[in-house]
Parts: sequence; structure tokens; C-alpha cells
Amino acid sequence: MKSPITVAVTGAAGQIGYSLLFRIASGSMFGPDQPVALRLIEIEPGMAALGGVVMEIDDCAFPLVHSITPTSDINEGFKGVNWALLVGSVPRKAGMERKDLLNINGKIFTGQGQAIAKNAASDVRVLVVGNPCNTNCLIAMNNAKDVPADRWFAMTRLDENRAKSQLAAKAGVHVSEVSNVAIWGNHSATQYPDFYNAKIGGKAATDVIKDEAWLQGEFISTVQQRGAAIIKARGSSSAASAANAVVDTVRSLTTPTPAGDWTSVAVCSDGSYGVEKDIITSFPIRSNGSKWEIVQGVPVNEFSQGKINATIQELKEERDAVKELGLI
Ligand code: NAX
Repeated sequence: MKSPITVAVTGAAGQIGYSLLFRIASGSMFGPDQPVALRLIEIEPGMAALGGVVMEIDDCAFPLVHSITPTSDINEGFKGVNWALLVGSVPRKAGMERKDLLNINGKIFTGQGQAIAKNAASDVRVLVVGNPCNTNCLIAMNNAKDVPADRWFAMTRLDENRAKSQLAAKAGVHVSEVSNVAIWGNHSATQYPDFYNAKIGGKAATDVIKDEAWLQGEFISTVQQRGAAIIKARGSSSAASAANAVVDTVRSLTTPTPAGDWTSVAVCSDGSYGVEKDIITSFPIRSNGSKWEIVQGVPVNEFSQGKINATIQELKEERDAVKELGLI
């Protein structure tokens, strides 16, 4: 039997947590023969509900669950973790300014960054899901200086999966035919789902979907606004699809990317594609199973460059705002 991978999940009693924990525990994230030690972190008011979730995980009798540690103490929660999935945050409420949101979450993510640096395993990798996820990740990373920059990720995979599903529906093909979809920039309404480099059945998506006006217009806005459409229809935000994207992100970083393809995740910019260094921004990424790299040489035309500039501008403004607040 392999030794367990220790995984922390914050916001473990929330909506995404409720889908995610069972996927991790069943082996979807790390494989069918890999035991997991779960460290589940909630704030004090969430602890009673978390107790119920732990009872349900127990009641699944999962063969791969080595142990479950529910806690509201972040130092305890991040002890020895190989993966930290930062899902819990305070979402934007009506009337809240972006600066208020960054400030409230800033306090959470400075503390979590410090606790990760102090307590996690030396190989820790961190995926931030809680919004605004790119900038929350930036804050945590800057408060955990001992943890190398290439270990920090923010989630844009749900956007990639949404984009693939829209392209497949328009082309009338199964979603597995769609590849090479890159999300650039921020996980927000400014993100750019790059259809110019996408492929459908191995051909350029623009050769299969001969409707550039739809691609440049409705396609992009549907992907950008998909979260809002789900809230409208369901009465609460996407949870199972978000949890699925967390599983996909970790699997894509820990298994080799299929030849010629890439996936999307926000990482610390190294200046590739002229993007400002040291902001957390989504790029096309490849992994060999242990190391990842930004895919170089993906063509960026004038339309794409305009969209990328807009989303990077938003990330720079968020970075400046948290700098001004003294969070980084
Ligand atoms: P919920 O409100 O259902 O759950 C959040 C949980 O986090 C709650 O149980 C709360 O008690 C807990 N929490 C709050 N502060 C905490 C802290 N400091 N430490 C530990 N736990 C804390 O939200 P849910 O639907 O699960 O969404 C979680 C986050 O994911 C939100 O910020 C949401 O905006 C974000 N999302 C990000 C997505 C992405 O693609 N990156 C997509 C889905 C989702 O919108």
C-alpha cells in the first residue's frame, strides 16, 4: 500500500466542499490505489456542519481514506499537507466594493499563506479556488516566501471546461473532440477563452465553426457569464462542476498532458507572452506529471492580444489594490 497523500481543504463544509471531498476520497483525484489523509478546515461557525460531512465520509467506508482531521485551527489544518486546496473565502455580496472584498479575503489568505509556509510538507502545492482566486493566490504566495512560486495555482479549469462544452455543442460533436482550449488571464468576467488556437477533431475550431461573429461574441460572453447563468437557474453558484474542475486541475498537474494538448491554470507569470511578471494569471500549461511549464509559441493574433491585455490590466489593478492595502 502506498503512503497517503495529505490533502487540506478549506471551506470543507461549503457547497464545493460537499462535492469535492467525496471525489478525493473515492480516488478520482489521485488515482484508485492512492490513500489520502484529509485535513478539513472550516471557520468555527462551519464546524457543526463539517461534523456532519465527516459522518457522511465515514458512512461511505472509502477504502482509500487513511484519516480525517476536521479543524478550525489553520496551523493544525495545514500540518504536513502535500496539497492545499483553498476553497473557502468570502464571496462578493451586493453593494460590496472590490476593494472591500480584497481586504476581507486578504486577511484570510495572508494567514493561510503563513500557516502553509510554517506547517505544510516541503513538497506542498497549493490550488486556490475561493474568489477572487487569482489575487487570493497572489496574497497567499507572497505571505509564504519559503514556498517556491511554481507551487501556487489558481483555478481557471472550470472556465476551460465550460468553453469546451460550448464549442462542442456549436460544432455538434462530443466534448472529447475539443482540445487546446486556453483560458488567459483572470478567473473573472474579463477572462479570455482562446478559440483561435482551439481544435475540434484535430482541426482548427475556426475551420469547423465557420461563424467568427459567434466565436468573438456570444461564445466568449457565454463562457464569461456562465457562473451568473447557473446562479440564476439554480439559486446558488456552481458547485459540483467547480469541484470537478478542482479534480481535473490536480490530475492535469500530476499526470502527463496528452501530446500536443494543453490545459489551463493560473500560475505566477514569468513574463511569458509579455505578461507582467509575478501576477497570478492563466496560461496554456503542460505537465510531465511532476513538473509543469507554460506552453510557448501559441499564436496570439490582434483580437486575442486585445482581450489578453484587458484581463491582465484587471489583474494588475487587483495587485496594486492589495499592495496598497499592505497585503503583499
Ligand atoms: P460556500 O459559501 O458554500 O462555502 C464556503 C465555505 O467556506 C463555508 O462553509 C465557509 O464557512 C467557509 N469559509 C469561509 N471563510 C473561511 C476561512 N477563512 N477558512 C476556512 N473556511 C472558510 O461557497 P462555495 O460555493 O463552496 O464556493 C467557495 C468559493 O469558490 C467561493 O469563493 C466561490 O466564489 C469560489 N468559486 C470559484 C470558482 C473558480 O472557478 N475558481 C468557481 C466556483 C466558485 O464560484
